[in-house]
Amino acid sequence: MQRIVVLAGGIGGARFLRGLKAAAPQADITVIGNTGDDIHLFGLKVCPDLDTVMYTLGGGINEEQGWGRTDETFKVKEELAAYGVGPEWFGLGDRDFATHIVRSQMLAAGYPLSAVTEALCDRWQPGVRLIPMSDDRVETHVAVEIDGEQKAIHFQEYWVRLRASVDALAVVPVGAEQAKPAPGVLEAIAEADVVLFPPSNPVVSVGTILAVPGIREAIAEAGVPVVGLSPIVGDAPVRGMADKVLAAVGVESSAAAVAEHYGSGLLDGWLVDTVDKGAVERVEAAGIRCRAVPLMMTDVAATAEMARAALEMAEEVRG
Ligand code: FO1
Repeated sequence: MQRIVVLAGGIGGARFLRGLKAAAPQADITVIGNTGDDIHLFGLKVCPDLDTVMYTLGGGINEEQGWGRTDETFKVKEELAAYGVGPEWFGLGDRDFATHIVRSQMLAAGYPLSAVTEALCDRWQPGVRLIPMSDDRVETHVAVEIDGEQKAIHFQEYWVRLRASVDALAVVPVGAEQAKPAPGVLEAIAEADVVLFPPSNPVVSVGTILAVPGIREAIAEAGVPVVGLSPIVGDAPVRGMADKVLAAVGVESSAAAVAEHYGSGLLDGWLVDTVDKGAVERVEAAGIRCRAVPLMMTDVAATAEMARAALEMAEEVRG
């Protein structure tokens, strides 16, 4: 039984996991989920990246959005707006609200986020073990300058309300330094046969998970192959606005630059899309094995091929 650990963010990570499950149906997959996107709204704790993985693998995701539930209605959202209670820019549906209510009441009863996530996954049966990176509160904030005034805003406000339309001057996972890996995270990494970095946002998703003290070190010291798949294809993010946050950390929006950003101390292998085959030499020069394969997750079969290529590369570099 191959044990695979995947550091996942939201949409890209969740879609990759669907292909990984198809490529390695017998594998024992543990997902370490990003919680830096979490936001507290209307007295509830919303965990977008955990929910996207849970809903996508559990069959409840709104497929074209990649977040939120299918067959959604927005009665509660309308009523909140009628009371003048904001924010209105974050689209929480009625079905989705139930997840946040259950999560919030369990947290209020004293259960840690990891136990809450396990309980929620009991319903959804995602077919992987989903563990938040930490039970401690970490929330990514983005420093921006608006009308000449510098301020830090919540990542969701930057991402959803502003659509990343202004430059991110800095991206700060608030609370990361004090956060501890959630129970099971370090154990899963230590017992893993392979660790995968899916095409999630390298700054606000995988980067945030690596910012929790102990996680980066555990992966680097685990002595098992670590293979990543580039979220940047042809110098642009496949989806989302990763280029905006990459710029904030001084990383150019290219497949090679992201591999160098993770570094050979962490990455053993890196898959780039065929359009970026010219990047292979530069990545290999950085001490990271590199191959160019199709990386567009157009359907589960295509994604399964990517996952297979990543697992094959892991065996090539194992040594
Ligand atoms: N993304 C949007 O672009 N617009 C929204 O209104 C929105 C609402 C939302 C509600 C719940 C949830 O779990 C995710 C939601 N997202 C929305 C996506 C979210 O901003 C991203 O999935 C992650 O934070 C980035 O990976």
